[in-house]
Amino acid sequence: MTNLTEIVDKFRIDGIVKSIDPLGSGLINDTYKITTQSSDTDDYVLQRINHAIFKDVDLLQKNIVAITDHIRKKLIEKGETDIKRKALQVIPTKDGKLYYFDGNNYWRITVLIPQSKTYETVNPEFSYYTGKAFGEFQAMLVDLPEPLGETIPKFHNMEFRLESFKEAIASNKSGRLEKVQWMVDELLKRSDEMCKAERLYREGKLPKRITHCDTKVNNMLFDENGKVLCVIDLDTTMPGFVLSDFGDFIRTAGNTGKEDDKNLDNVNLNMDIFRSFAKGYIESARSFLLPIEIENLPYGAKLLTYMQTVRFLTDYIDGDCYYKIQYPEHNWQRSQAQFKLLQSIEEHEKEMQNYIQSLI
Ligand code: GN1
Ligand code: MG
Repeated sequence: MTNLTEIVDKFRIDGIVKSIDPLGSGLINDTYKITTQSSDTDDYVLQRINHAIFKDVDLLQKNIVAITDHIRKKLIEKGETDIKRKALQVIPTKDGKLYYFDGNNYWRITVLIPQSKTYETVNPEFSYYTGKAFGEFQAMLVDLPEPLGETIPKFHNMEFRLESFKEAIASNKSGRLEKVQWMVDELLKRSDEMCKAERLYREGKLPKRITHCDTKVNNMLFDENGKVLCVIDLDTTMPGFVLSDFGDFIRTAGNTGKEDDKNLDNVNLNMDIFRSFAKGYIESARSFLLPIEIENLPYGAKLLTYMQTVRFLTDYIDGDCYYKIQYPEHNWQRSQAQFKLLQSIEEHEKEMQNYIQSLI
């Protein structure tokens, strides 16, 4: 068992540690809340970085500092006063490094944003604010001076995800293929359509910008009034398509059920969430978005839901090597719930497109 207190002691934190408890529901890293004894000192977030997935921890941490420093600078220029709750702050180790390696695991600490909340679902009003916040997040990063490296190469590249999917199918490590063949067929049938973004990029029509690439609703911190304070989980913030960020929010917040819902009848696209998020996002991102990016926002919702289905199913066929699971069939349950959402999104595609048209 790792002694977490010893790990925390390597970092330059203020105050005396009172407790260290598990925090959040991320599927990749392990996260803990560090509570300090006095209310005058900050509390902190400790994470064990999943090094099997984030292979270049140096790059990862440098990216995060570049992003958060830039955002902080932008907020100060705008006259923002609540900087502490709006920009993440990385705490270095006592020897000035951005993470600590204990010989086995990589650890990092950030300041816990005070009086903030995360949600697994939001109402349309919160969704509108979130849309606005995401447009602002992307807008602030438009002029990031140094280029960001890819912390996971080809992370949201659908062509690459399909290659991995096909490799998993070919080797069928878990012997589960037969059972899931019907879904494999359904997904492969859509593969050409789902690689459109990569094609548009190669043709020079769709740009890459700095995007978050994990805009799950639970990666946002809200204040008491439902306004987004800050976007967290910056591990995958890197060059990508804006429709990724738009799509991943709709995939999570726009689902009437859960990402891994056991009752597929619960899972459908919530058009109220779609509309309010789209309205907020377009209001704040309009100044820099190209028409082709705006037009493809509904496609983004479909693409990200498809990509997630492919990723969960790949992991299931591979024998659960990537995502944390709570029970043996978890990745299959996730695949089914995401596929159901994909079908619902497909049914609403025209309606989504009409709404986007009405906004521009
Ligand atoms: C992972 O770490 P977390 O739970 O925020 C994953 C995302 C997936 C998501 C599915 C690095 O995000 O890409 O969309 O699970 N992150 C990584 O819930 O693979
Ligand atoms: Mg997360």
